[in-house]
Amino acid sequence: MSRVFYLTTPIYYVNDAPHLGHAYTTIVADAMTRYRRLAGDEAFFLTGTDEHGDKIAQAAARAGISPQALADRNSAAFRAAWDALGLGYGDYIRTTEPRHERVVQAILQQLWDAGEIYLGKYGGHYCFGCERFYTEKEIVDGKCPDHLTPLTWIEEENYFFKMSRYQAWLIDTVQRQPDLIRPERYRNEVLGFLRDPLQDLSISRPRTRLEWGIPLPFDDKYVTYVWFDALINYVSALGGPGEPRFEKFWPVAQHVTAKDILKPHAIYWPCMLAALAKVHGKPPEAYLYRHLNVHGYWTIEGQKMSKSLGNVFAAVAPAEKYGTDAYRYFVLREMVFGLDADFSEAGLVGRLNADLANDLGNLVSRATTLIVNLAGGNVPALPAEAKFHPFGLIPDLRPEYERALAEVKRAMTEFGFHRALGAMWEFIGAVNRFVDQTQPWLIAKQIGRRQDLDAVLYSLAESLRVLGILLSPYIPAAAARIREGLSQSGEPTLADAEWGRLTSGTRVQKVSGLFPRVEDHERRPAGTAKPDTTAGLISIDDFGKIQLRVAEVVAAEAVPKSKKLLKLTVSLGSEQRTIVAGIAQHYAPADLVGKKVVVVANLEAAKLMGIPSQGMVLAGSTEDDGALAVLTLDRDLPPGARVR
Ligand code: ME8
Repeated sequence: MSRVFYLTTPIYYVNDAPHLGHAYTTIVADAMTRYRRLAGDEAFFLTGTDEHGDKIAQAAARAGISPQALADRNSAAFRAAWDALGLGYGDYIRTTEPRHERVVQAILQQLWDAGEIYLGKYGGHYCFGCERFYTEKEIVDGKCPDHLTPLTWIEEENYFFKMSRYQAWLIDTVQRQPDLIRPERYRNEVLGFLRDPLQDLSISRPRTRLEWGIPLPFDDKYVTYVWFDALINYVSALGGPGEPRFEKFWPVAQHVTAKDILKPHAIYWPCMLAALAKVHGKPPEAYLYRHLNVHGYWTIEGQKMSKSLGNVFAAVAPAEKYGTDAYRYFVLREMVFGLDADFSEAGLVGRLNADLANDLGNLVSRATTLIVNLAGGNVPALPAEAKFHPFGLIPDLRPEYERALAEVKRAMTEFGFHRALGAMWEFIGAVNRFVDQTQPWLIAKQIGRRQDLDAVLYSLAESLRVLGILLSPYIPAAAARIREGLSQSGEPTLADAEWGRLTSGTRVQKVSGLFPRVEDHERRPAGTAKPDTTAGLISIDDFGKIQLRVAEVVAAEAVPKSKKLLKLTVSLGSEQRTIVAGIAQHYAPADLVGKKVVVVANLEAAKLMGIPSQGMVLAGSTEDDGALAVLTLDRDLPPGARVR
């Protein structure tokens, strides 16, 4: 029985150009939807643009065009970016479309009629960038915590949604449905917000201040406030309550957003949906979405992505340079869903070369070449008496694969893209080791081992076939090339990714250059000369592997029969270690006791003059070691403190 699956991305503001952050969320939605389709679901995702509000009106005024013209142009830019990246949204909603405005107005009218909305007075600190009021608690030094710009005090009559009355219900619901908001850290954050009393939500702006919005159906001197307009896109795209598409897809709705808009999605939206359900005579959870999936933020080379820093990556730029699959793979693999991650070109190229070119690309080229060269390009039959054994000549890849498949399925139910890809790469590693170990080119030369050769080649072909299916949601173009190389036509399905389904006689062609390596010089912007110290440079990540710590010397003694070595006992706070150091010609043991020095704490243990040494003391010296000084601290720090 086919299930249905409906996922939404945020609708992006049209005052900005599509960048890496927007691309990530949309790639996530695309990969998840492709996966669900592979699993047999009727799946689609919705994306679109958020086009009303002060922000857009102000950007249009700056550009000297009408808000609608600005929205048209920039909404098209988002759409073009997703098309260029091959992201297959099933629907694209714009909040200026009549189909959306109609549903927003219908919902507002119903909530007004039911007494869920009232006219009240509101004064507050407003941020034009965020289009929201901030509470005293949220303000940082009188400024917006997000934009760090001064807030404006605004007092006016506005319409309010009685959100406060849903607080107890919401707390109870979030507690009863542990996977409603996930990962867990965001659920906890939401429960934290809900420990303070929930205010009613201002949902309108007077038209005297803001024209660019949807008029309230019961008072056209006001337009809706951005969140009440924006959040409703998720249901207006389905036609709204009562429409067949709504009835079909809304019960399984899932959202994906970054952590920046957790509060509107985890608090305002469930309360709005509860009120709507009530108006329709249903229990408050009747319209609640299934999951809110929240991811972290991308930084660029360790810094916040921002226009003022000039480090904003256009959404499609990495794909233009390195290919869409490499881009997708990098972002899906690199970001632990829920946590922040860092984007760097060096990081992307590193993974492209290591994981895609080396591990996967080489495997595909090696395996297809072997089948072509040793079996004439036909998948041999799996010999009935093929003896697979974990310690035998021909290891059985099936259990390795089944482990990976199970982990992919588990991980994908909770947006664990990094885990799913990690599991697949474990399998790819196992298949590469399988080739090294079995050496089919040698088996082919040995008399009487035809069946062994067939078993090896069948295993390789089958590994590629299942990879061609399983990788398709993440790196669709490469996966399609693998399937083509194995004459697999038609849409891949997860049901087909069962080990052993490959039929003998299937034609195999060589597939090479799946992911060409990117050499260092290709990465540098054109015109920059290669610095001749490149070979000696290490990245900050490499440096991060070295654990330096403050250590206090608690005892020191000469090492018998050695002129150079001293045996030191040092304290790292929580533990003591023995370190043998070559400094005896410069320090008497007694001079060192009580000193705080710096040690490499994660050095492999070594034996010096028979004494195990667990680390290294840092010292500076002249070229000939004629002068030497142990590094000590300029100011006191406790033993164990990190040095970086
Ligand atoms: O908030 N890292 O639109 P928006 C990861 N219109 N993702 C990022 C990111 C980053 N550095 N920067 C942006 C809005 N994003 C509202 C939403 S929904 C009813 C209305 C992504 O254009 C991420 O998905 O500011 C984030 O939630 C979204 O862009 C915000 O997009």
